[in-house]
Amino acid sequence: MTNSETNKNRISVISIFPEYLAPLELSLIGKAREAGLLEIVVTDLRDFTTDIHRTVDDTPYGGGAGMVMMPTIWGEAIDQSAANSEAEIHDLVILTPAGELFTQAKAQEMSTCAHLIFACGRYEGIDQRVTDHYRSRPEFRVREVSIGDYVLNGGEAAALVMIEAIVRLIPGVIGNPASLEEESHTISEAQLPGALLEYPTYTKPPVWRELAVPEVLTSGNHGLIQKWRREMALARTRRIRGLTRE
Ligand code: JFE
Repeated sequence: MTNSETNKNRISVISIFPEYLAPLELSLIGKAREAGLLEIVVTDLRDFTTDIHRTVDDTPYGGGAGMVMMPTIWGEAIDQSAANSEAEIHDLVILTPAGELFTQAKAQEMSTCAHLIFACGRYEGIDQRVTDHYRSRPEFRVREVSIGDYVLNGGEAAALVMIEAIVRLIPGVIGNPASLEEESHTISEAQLPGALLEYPTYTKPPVWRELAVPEVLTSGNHGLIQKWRREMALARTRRIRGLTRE
C-alpha cells in the first residue's frame, strides 16, 4: 500500500541552514502544502545541540582536512522527526556526492513514500555511523543519494532539487494533468538505458529575429508532426548523449 492512496505525504528536512529551504514555500510546492496534499517540516539541526556553542561538528578520526558532523546530534534530530510522524516507514535520504544517482525512476518511487526525511549535511559530511545505525532499524529505509557528479558545499540545494522532482509527481499536485500524461511517455523512457530527450518546442511569434518556426508545426498534419518530433528527439539524443538507437 502506498501512502498517496491513504495519508498525506510528509517531507522532513534537517539542516543547519533552515533558511536555505525557504523556496519550499513558493509556487507549486507552496500550493500543494496549502491544499493539504503535502506537509513539509524543516528542522534546525542546532536545536539538538547541548553545548553553549551549539556545536554540530568535530575533527575527523584518522586525520585529514575539514570537519565531520557528529552522529549524536543527527541521531536526536532524526529520532524526533520520526517520532513526530504517524508513518510506519521512514525513508531517510542522506545527501552526499558519494551516493547513488538520483533519477526520474527514483523520484517516481519516492513520490509514494509516507515520510521522507532529508538529512542535509555540511562540511565534509555526516559520520558514517548515522547511515549504518538507521539501516539496522526496521522502521527506516536509508539511501545515500547524489544529484550528480559535481561537489556542492552541502546537501540543501540537492534536497531542493529532489523535492521539486518528487512533489510534482504526487497525485493532485500538478494543476494540469495533461502535462503529466503527455510526459508519461517520457517518464517511462527516462527509466530505460536508451532514454529519449525531448524534441524542440516553439510558440508565437511565427518569425523571431529572422528565425521561422519549422513549417511542419504549422501544417496542421498531426501525423507528420508526430513523426517530425520523434525524429528530432532521436537526432538530439544521438547528438547530446552520443547514443545510437534503432
Ligand atoms: C554534503 C562535501 C567534499 C562533501 C562527503 C555535505 N550531488 C552532490 N554533490 N554534492 C553533494 C551532493 C553534497 C551533499 C551533502 C556535501 C555535498 N558536502 C560537502 C565536500 C566531500 C564531501 O564528501 C557536505
